[in-house]
Amino acid sequence: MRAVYQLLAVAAPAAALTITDLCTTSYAQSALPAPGFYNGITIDASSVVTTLGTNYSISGNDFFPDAVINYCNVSFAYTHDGRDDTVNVAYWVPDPSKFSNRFLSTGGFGLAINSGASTVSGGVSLGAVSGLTDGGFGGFSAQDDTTFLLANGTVNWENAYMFGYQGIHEMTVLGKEFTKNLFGINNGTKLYSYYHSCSEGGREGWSQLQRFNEFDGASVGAPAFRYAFQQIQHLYSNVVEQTLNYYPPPCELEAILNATITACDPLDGLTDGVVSRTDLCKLQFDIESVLGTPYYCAASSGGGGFPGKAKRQMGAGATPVQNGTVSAKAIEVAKTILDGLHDTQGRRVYFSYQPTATWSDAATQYNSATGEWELSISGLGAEFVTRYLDLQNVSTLSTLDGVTYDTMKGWIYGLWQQYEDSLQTTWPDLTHLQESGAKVIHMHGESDFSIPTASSVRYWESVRQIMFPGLSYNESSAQLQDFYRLYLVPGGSHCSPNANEANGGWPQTSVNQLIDWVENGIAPDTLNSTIFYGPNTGDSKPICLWPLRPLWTGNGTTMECVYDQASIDTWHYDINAFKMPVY
Ligand SMILES: *[C@@H]1O[C@H](CO)[C@@H](O)[C@H](O)[C@H]1NC(C)=O
Ligand SMILES: *[C@@H]1O[C@H](CO)[C@@H](O)[C@H](O)[C@H]1NC(C)=O
Ligand SMILES: *[C@@H]1O[C@H](CO)[C@@H](O)[C@H](O)[C@H]1NC(C)=O
Ligand SMILES: *[C@@H]1O[C@H](CO)[C@@H](O)[C@H](O)[C@H]1NC(C)=O
Ligand SMILES: *[C@@H]1O[C@H](CO)[C@@H](O)[C@H](O)[C@H]1NC(C)=O
Ligand SMILES: *[C@@H]1O[C@H](CO)[C@@H](O)[C@H](O)[C@H]1NC(C)=O
Ligand SMILES: *[C@@H]1O[C@H](CO)[C@@H](O)[C@H](O)[C@H]1NC(C)=O
Ligand SMILES: *[C@@H]1O[C@H](CO)[C@@H](O)[C@H](O)[C@H]1NC(C)=O
Ligand SMILES: *[C@@H]1O[C@H](CO)[C@@H](O)[C@H](O)[C@H]1NC(C)=O
Ligand SMILES: *[C@@H]1O[C@H](CO)[C@@H](O)[C@H](O)[C@H]1NC(C)=O
Ligand SMILES: [Ca+2]
Repeated sequence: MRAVYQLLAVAAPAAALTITDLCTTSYAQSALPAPGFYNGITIDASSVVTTLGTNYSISGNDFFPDAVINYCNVSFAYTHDGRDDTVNVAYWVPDPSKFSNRFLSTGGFGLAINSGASTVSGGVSLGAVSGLTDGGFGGFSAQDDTTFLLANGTVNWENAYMFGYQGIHEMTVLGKEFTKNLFGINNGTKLYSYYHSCSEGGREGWSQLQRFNEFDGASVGAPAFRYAFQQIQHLYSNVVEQTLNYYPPPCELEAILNATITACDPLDGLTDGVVSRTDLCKLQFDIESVLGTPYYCAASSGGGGFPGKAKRQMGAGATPVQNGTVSAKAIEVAKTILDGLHDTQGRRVYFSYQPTATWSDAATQYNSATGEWELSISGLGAEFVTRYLDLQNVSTLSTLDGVTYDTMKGWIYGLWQQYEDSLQTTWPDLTHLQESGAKVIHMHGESDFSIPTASSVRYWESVRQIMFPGLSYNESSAQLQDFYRLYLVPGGSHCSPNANEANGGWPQTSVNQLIDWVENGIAPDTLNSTIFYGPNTGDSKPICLWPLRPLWTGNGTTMECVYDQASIDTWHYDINAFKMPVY
């Protein structure tokens, strides 16, 4: 410790420290957490690499407004004593003149534990030293699954533990200390510490919030938590298709999607192309009404693209002209998917996406030899069966032969038990957060096609019930909102704005509002959002605080956030297929 502070004592008086001064190996080495700072971790000082980045442009980022930044990427490696492993961390450091006494921790998506430059750059634009980790998986671009097994049948539990929660935790604790040393922040100055990420990164955020007190605030989007349920439900649409023996052409599902959006758009009081109330859509719209609607999609040479963002219905590979009318079979498939997974005794196992989500998991593939549309197994779900449950070094299921709804229930139960303490991430008691004064902004697109929006509502509701059992709904909601606020984003897709509902906004400044809440005490009664598509691009729109719901009155002139019990009730499900509580 002393050596570090002596070095800084020399550096500190140079008030006009530039990023070029800072971005040297020796300067970065002088600021490393001292030996023994983190019990059980040894940093390899010789591994420090500094890279200066100038005029890096943040543009079109869903979570950070456009900006141009300079940064220094400082990376280093450490080992866990006695394990002989290597974990790499990297911190993007802002220009000292832009540093605002902030640290931002970040996570990944899919099976990644980091998001490359996309989130740390945003943190730098807000004056935060911003960290990411490789979790010890063998490099920043290595995903969790590459090292999840040591061999067939043997879980690499260090990997499960690092991916589950420990990797981000270590990166955060080391990064805060590194930041303090780097900028000579002593006891008197508060270093504000934050977290931001979405999807798997949202789960990683909750993995921290449920266990530790390292953040003053966190902005988490669409968390992939309730892990066993979340991953297996990706296979549900496929099992529905197989069970009902109907593989809808993508265009037919797109026609159902289009009709749903058209029918449900006005229910919120404003016909603007956005279904702001998917709950009213569930209550008032019956997919049966789409029966017989003609559909047509031109032939395509393939390409596909990220579903929900550019195209309405994923289609990889070449596809023929699709011309027909929406069939009763397609409607049965669509309704069964939206109804969510039930076991063969009719008990609820899980729930599904909201109507208006693209039917991404249900995408079929065209067999040009037979001229038929056939099953395309969701790779997202399948790997959790082969690798994470069956412990075989295989990334996907080759078939769903023999797989029933009960099989899926068994898979969920197996994964749940196996990873309850590492990946499940639904611990509902946040008393330590409440007591620490930390703030959480949690957001989820209402048209998310990858993580059911109701999953976030269920967790918020679990926390409310566990933490405030004696209070009324309104009273407990208010107490929870003092530190944990949930926002459902009208029209929002999976961690992104949604071209299908162009006028819907996306909360691009959630971290700004989090900072305002933490540092200035300005609690976000509504979350701001920015329109990314269509003629109103750039405009902003407020998003209601759960459990209030948006409703336009005055012929679409005024948006109110209203309390609507019947709508709230549609978001809650009785998962009665298990005897254990499902938080
Ligand atoms: C960065 O942009 C500024 C302003 O446009 C310019 O003056 C400067 O030369 C650029 N720096 C580099 C390294 O490109
Ligand atoms: C940071 O630097 C390290 C070391 O050069 C590099 O491996 C890593 O990709 C960089 N990360 C980012 C996000 O720039
Ligand atoms: C898993 O399979 C991949 C690809 O065949 C191989 O590179 C890797 O070494 C295997 N891992 C284990 C633990 O067997
Ligand atoms: C904080 O200040 C106290 C009193 O000066 C000192 O003993 C302590 O070491 C300081 N802690 C750090 C982390 O600098
Ligand atoms: C669905 O609506 C979109 C946007 O208006 C349109 O481009 C697409 O062709 C429609 N698809 C079908 C199957 O009607
Ligand atoms: C679709 O098929 C119907 C019935 O065969 C035909 O009348 C119609 O012209 C076709 N539409 C297009 C755009 O090809
Ligand atoms: C691991 O299991 C898979 C699936 O059973 C098999 O294909 C693969 O060959 C096995 N690998 C080894 C190293 O035994
Ligand atoms: C709860 O609060 C809402 C306003 O947010 C109000 O409309 C509702 O009547 C309240 N419910 C009870 C039981 O007080
Ligand atoms: C949110 O929107 C309000 C109203 O437009 C505005 O005053 C405020 O500055 C915005 N906050 C952020 C963090 O962008
Ligand atoms: C409601 O707004 C629409 C579109 O702006 C307009 O055409 C219509 O006349 C308005 N109706 C009333 C009753 O004001
Ligand atoms: Ca609308």
